[in-house]
Amino acid sequence: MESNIKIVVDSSADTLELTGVPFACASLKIITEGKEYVDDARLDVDGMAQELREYKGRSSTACPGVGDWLTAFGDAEQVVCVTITSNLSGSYNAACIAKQDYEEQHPGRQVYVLDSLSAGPELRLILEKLREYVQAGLSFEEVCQSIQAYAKHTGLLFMLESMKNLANNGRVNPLIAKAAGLLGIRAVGKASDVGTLEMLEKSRGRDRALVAIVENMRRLGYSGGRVRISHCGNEQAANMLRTRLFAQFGQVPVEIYHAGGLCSFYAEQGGLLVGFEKGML
Ligand code: X90
Repeated sequence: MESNIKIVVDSSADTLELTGVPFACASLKIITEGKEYVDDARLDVDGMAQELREYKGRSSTACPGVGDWLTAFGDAEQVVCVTITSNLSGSYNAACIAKQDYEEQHPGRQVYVLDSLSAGPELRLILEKLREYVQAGLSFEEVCQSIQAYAKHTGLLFMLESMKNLANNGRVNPLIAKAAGLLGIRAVGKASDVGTLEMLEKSRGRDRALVAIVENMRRLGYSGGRVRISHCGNEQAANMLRTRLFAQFGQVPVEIYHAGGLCSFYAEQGGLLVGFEKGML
């Protein structure tokens, strides 16, 4: 039976399509003084990164507005919507207002909005699990409850070579960001329990940073579940991380892909984002 439940997400999830279920993605935007990049399937992410490296002016981002979320909901009877952390973006807020409007305009329809408290590949894990629940035929209430519980068993770690865009846009303390600007230093951190950036280490060199990521995954409760790695022009580091994971945990399920526009803007050239499952599942 075709499900009535639609899965909707913002483009911070680096996931422009999700096959097998009704799905839509609401785009964030990357904005410079002369140009606006819409983070959708038409965006040339590498081209944007190149232009931004040459660009010296101010740049910022914008989350989907209420209208964008309403468009993404479409005419679905039931919607489960996942957003980037509400502590760094207005996306969750806009989605909550859209939910109210939608349910008022269409009595009987239901929207559930989940604040991922994260970004990038942790959202990918949540989306894939949502698809499993929907395809298994769970009711709307069951899907909402189950995904809330699942999201407590996912985590996000990152390795960043630069935190300039995060600092310039007030998403991280400039003093903390400074370390990652230094030659050879990689900032390793995690999405905190309240959905902010939390620094764990300043590693000298890529290899030490990768060791730190694997150690911290284990410390946080990773024991062989699914891993999703998105990278910003750094497939080599992503592959090396996978090799280290295989060496320590066996042939665990790892998928590697290029980050979309929003995550590429903030994680910057060389950045890696690692979503993983942790604890009892
Ligand atoms: O509303 C907007 O304009 C979007 C703002 C997004 C700000 C942060 C994006 C972070 C992307 C960087 C490293 C991982 C951070 C995890 C934090 C919970 C990725």
